[in-house]
Amino acid sequence: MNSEFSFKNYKDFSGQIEIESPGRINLIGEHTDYNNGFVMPTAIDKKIYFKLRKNDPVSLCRLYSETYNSSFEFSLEKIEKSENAWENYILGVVNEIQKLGKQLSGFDCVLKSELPIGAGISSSAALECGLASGLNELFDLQLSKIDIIELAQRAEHNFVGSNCGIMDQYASVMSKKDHLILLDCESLDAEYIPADFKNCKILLLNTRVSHSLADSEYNTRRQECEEGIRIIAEDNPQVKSLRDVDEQLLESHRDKLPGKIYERCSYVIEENIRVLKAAEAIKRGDLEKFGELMCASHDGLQHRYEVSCSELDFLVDLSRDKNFIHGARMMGGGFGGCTINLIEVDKIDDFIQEADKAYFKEFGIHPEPIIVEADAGTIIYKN
Ligand code: GAF
Repeated sequence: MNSEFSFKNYKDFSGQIEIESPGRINLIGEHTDYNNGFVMPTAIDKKIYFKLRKNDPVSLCRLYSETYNSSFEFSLEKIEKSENAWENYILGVVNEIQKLGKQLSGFDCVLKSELPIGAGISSSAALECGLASGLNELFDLQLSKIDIIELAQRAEHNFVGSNCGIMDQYASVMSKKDHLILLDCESLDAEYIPADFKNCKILLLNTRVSHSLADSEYNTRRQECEEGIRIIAEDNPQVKSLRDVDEQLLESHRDKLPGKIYERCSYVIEENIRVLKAAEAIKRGDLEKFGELMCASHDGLQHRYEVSCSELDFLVDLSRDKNFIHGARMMGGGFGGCTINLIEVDKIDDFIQEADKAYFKEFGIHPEPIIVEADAGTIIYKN
């Protein structure tokens, strides 16, 4: 670390630009984004905070994360993948900005995070989009919000190795306070729906597990869906994604589709229908129906898409028989992370205690309860 950059403290660093970059939740619509389908995420009031400023060395970039007491520096002339996971998000973003032919020069950046890593609330998208937004302002790169979203997604594909969809980056940048986004991942048309949960709140229970197969299985699911499309498109050349396949068309190809591939495709088609029904339900204030759809989503993810795990299933099962929890399911890519629960406010404390006791008894781990509000996307301050 260059001795001139000795900040070990977020508070004392004075940035020219400050960014608040939120994590996200997803109410319903899981593993549908990379299938050109529908999702219903929103940013949350838990964020990564950045301060950035230009520095003198022309191509030297220096970063420090207060949360992880970790720092690193690199030259803009030599961007290569790192062994260290969080560095790849940074390097990937810088690399994608350079690929667009945009001119950067050296910068210093300090950050701190409220987002637990591996909890499925998109600390990665918050990191990528926050840095991209900060550099956009600092160097006047003239990138639109959609440019930022898409370059952050490419950074994840090319530097981190996860072939993620667009949901997390979109939600982190584009959300509006107290609203859910009904996002069509094909057209990127978004409808903002008031997050009116009446006497309920959103409680996340972090399993605190993140099984190592998460990334490889994620990419495998994506390939399985692509294989389904390839088979269906053989005699239906208009089919480009699962968005173009309805239940009838899928059923007519059942014999040609290997069992697992059929299950994956069928789950995605059903989940898209559920998202649209959920949007109608929340608009008419029908939380019971909304919750039912969340539970059905979990069933599909557990049994047909097979991306859940025993820890997630345990917490969802615990929620299921409670009449004060309207819906519960795993959230995000799966194989760990959080469950999302739509729970009546006055029952939250008791349920957290019950879940803590039961989960600890079963797995020897205390789950982390996180109560979240639907919040705004990226916020930028210029000093
Ligand atoms: C992860 C991915 F990053 C998203 O794009 C999405 O596919 C999600 O898993 C599953 O819905 O968060």
